[in-house]
Amino acid sequence: MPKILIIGACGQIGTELTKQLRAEYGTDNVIASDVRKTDPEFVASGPFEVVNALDFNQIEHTIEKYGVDEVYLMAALLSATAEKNPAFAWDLNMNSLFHVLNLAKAGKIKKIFWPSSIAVFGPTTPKQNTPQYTVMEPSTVYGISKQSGERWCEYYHNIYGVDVRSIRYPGLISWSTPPGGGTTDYAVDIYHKALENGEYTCFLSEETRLPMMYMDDAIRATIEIMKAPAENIKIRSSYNLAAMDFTPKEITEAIQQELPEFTISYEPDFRQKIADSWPQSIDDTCARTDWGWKHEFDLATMTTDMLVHLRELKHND
Ligand code: AKB
Repeated sequence: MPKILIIGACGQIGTELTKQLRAEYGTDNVIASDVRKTDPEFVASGPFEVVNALDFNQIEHTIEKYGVDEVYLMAALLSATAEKNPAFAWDLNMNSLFHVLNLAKAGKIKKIFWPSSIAVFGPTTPKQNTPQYTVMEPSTVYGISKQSGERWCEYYHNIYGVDVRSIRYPGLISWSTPPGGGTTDYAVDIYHKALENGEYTCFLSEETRLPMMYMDDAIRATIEIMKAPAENIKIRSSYNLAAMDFTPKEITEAIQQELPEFTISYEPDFRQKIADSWPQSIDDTCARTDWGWKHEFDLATMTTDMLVHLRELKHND
């Protein structure tokens, strides 16, 4: 059984990843960590350490304390937040990665998961069925940091033999954890507002198509790529990964199947420009071929599942 450390465990992906890894590997084998103890219930649910992803010594100390084999580095500033604080975004997104890569290079950990994003692509990238290998000129600080990170992951693998694995996540949608400052966050908020108010004002325009994925699929992909035999992981920068793509108008229509009175209005803000620079759909053939990736949820099945869980949550409040 590997000992696992999750850095940034209190975020949107980290919370659900921690739960699933603990279900598969046992609570005591999965150490959650974050820069602060935000949710007392989560902190009490298993081993937890306060770790600042920018503090090499703190990461090293935690790895030695628990005899950690694998690190999932989930701490990052996402696209919208990063645009408001570019210097800190660059610092956090790059230096946390260097810390973990250098610990693996020194032989202190065996395997790393590091998330990349569709934000590595930019306005000059082909927008439909964006290939694994194509023009990449990201125009956001988040995208620039993720593209640079991908290059470093591949470099550390090729030069130092570091076993680092990565996925380019699309927008992620989850009922149980709030999103963390991204451009795709509207696709989570819309479900909450549909149930609470019956109306939603969207910060992207109605025809803005973006690649998206339900959190259940994203967590499964993350664990599957980490479990795959090393020789199957042929791409050591990051894999394209896809499940669905839709516009605000289409997600509204899916919600209206269950809540016919639901209405949407549009007030695009600075995030529109970010969304316009990203792909509309992704070709993830390499992930499907190399390590058997297969998505389960589409817009209709995700919408049904989201509304069932959110209704339950509201009922229990
Ligand atoms: C964001 O919107 O910044 C993220 C992402 C696509 O990486 N959800």
